[in-house]
Amino acid sequence: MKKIKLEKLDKEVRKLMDEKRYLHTQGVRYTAAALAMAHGQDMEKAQIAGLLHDSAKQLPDDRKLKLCQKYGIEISPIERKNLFLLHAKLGSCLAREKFGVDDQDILSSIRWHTTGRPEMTVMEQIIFIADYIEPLRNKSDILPVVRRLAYTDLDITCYLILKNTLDYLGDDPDAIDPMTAEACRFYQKIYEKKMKTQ
Ligand code: DGI
Ligand code: FE
Ligand code: FE
Repeated sequence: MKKIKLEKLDKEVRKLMDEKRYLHTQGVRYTAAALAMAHGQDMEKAQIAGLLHDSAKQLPDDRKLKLCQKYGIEISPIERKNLFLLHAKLGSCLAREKFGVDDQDILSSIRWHTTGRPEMTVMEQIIFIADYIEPLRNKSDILPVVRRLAYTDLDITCYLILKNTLDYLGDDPDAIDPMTAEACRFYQKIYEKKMKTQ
């Protein structure tokens, strides 16, 4: 992979977002690095993914749609109704096209950071979780539990986050991306297996 300088990337990413989103991005960068330390992953990759995960979040909707066309990204019916969901796919494209990232695990960690998916890689789980637990997050009542658990069990942490997200979204069929629901079912099975053997 081409050498990417973290501080240069940090400066460039900052230009794509407002102060609040940038502070969240910093939180994800360093939380992902800490989780990488705990789980034997590459800290540099975790920081690159953390820095870039929301790089497309604040593009105006018309830019999002144009970029989807440019990169041949398909838009599902749920994404059409919830355009913000596209920032994960688009962020991964920007990482590749604009920032020269060619590491598949970094790209897919950005791609799946919003919905998760079944069978996430360790790095995908780290970015998915770091996004939820970084220090500036304060809107979920499971934060104290998942902030501790993230350092010992990624699968159960993913399950609790997915379950909480689905509960929060309610049962509006127009709101739930099938991938979030699939991911939750997948990690629920792992959770139940682990509970039985404990
Ligand atoms: O971009 P961030 O705000 O840092 O975080 P994110 O990319 O995880 O997006 C956050 C929102 O995504 C959060 O409010 C939960 C929501 N989300 C996750 N899965 C789904 C979803 N929203 C919808 N509508 N449908 C989903 O399946
Ligand atoms: Fe995001
Ligand atoms: Fe985020």
